[in-house]
Amino acid sequence: MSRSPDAVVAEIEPGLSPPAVRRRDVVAVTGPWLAGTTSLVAALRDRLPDHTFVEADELGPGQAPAAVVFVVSAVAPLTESDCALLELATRNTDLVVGVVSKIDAHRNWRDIVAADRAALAERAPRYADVPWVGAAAAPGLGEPRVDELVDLLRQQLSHPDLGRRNRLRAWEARLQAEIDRYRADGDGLDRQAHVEALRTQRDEVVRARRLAKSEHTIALRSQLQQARLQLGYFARNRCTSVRAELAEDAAQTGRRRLGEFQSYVRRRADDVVTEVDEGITAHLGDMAAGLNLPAPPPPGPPSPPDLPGAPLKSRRSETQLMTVLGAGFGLGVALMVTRLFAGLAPGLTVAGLVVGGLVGLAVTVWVVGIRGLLQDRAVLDRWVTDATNTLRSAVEQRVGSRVLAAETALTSELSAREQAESAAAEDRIAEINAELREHAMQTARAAALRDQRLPTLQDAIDAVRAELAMDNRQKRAE
Ligand SMILES: Nc1nc2c(ncn2[C@@H]2O[C@H](COP(=O)(O)OP(=O)(O)OP(=O)(O)O)[C@@H](O)[C@H]2O)c(=O)[nH]1
Ligand SMILES: [Mg+2]
Repeated sequence: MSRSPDAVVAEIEPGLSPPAVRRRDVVAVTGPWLAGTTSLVAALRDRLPDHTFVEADELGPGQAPAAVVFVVSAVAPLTESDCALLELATRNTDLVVGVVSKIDAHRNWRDIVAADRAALAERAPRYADVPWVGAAAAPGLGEPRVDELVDLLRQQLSHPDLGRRNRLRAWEARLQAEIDRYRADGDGLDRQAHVEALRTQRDEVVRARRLAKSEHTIALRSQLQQARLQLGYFARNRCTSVRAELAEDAAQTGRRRLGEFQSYVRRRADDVVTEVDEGITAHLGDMAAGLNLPAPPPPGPPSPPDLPGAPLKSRRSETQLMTVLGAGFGLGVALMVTRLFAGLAPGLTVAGLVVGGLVGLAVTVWVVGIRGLLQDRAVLDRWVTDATNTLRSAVEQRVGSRVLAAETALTSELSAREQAESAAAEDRIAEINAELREHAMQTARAAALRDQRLPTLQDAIDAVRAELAMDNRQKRAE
């Protein structure tokens, strides 16, 4: 009397739960696409009404049939994927019958049977004993040819040991799955992808940090250089346009409005200084925002430029010279007018003298006046030039000092931020390292468990296989 399969395993490893398989008293017919499964099921149902035939997809998950009929067409030998399908279908069932279908349409079907038998025997020792038959369940002409298969099935399904062998097969599958699981856990195979991803992530953090650091520094430096250039250009431009505007005003100013003009020039210079300063603040603010840094702190208000006074006070010797020249010119005019009168009307000599004198005097006064005015304007123009030059160096200096201050402020801000970012990156790296250590530890633990459990499981599966081999030997002998 042979032991029950459960007892065989329990003797070696009593702690194992039995295979989670629900046996159904049906014959599953399966095969690759278009092999002729449906036709064969119909024919078998017709010929063997005592048995239940189902197609593989009619079985629920966790259900196993009492026998598997594996159908392949005689059109070509078994392929790799056919074998995989067969393995899946017969995992928990010992009784397998191979059928080469459509033998009515393929004369060389016996060669295919031989080839299929050889291919399957090569795949695993258990398949060496699989019986193969030919069948034509739905021939193009004539009756179905399934007699050989029907006889084979009738004989095999009535074998008293069938249930026991199927149970042993289910135990083998259960033990093999358990062994595979311990092996995979111990090798850390399912962790490998995760560990690999973590390593990549760590490298990425380091690389990104290094890159960001140099990028930020380069960006700040080039932006500051640009600011220096653009703001310098802006300041000079403002000075040039205010110089043109003031020069035009100077050309229309008389001596009496001189004081007024000077204070006007000072006011305009103050405006330009304020305007340039506001321009600098805006530009530096935008620049800082572009670099994700806070705007540099605003400095004190700009001091008004120290413009020189207009040098219009002393020009006595020039005035004297002009008076003498003007008087000479006036005298000449007076003489000419007197002569003219004397020539036109000799009786009017006295009147001519008076008129000549008056005209000469008027001309003298006008010449001296106009000369003075022109002189003043020339001086004023030069002064405007001097003043705008002073203004220009003042605003350029302002640009220089403010950009320098911004450089100091932003550089220290940037290095503070760099430090914070480096600290965050280090934290992340430490986290990843801890996770990697944890994985390594768990893999080591799983390996230890595998080494501890595997021998017993291997013994159990060997015992199950020995029982199966014994049963099959007996069956062949009968
Ligand atoms: N000549 C010949 N043709 C057959 C035979 N059995 C099935 N066929 C033909 O093969 C084709 C597939 O038959 P099915 O029984 O539907 O095969 P199946 O494996 O169930 O097909 P799928 O479910 O679609 O994968 C049909 O055109 C059938 O007429 C046979 O014994 N001889
Ligand atoms: Mg079908």
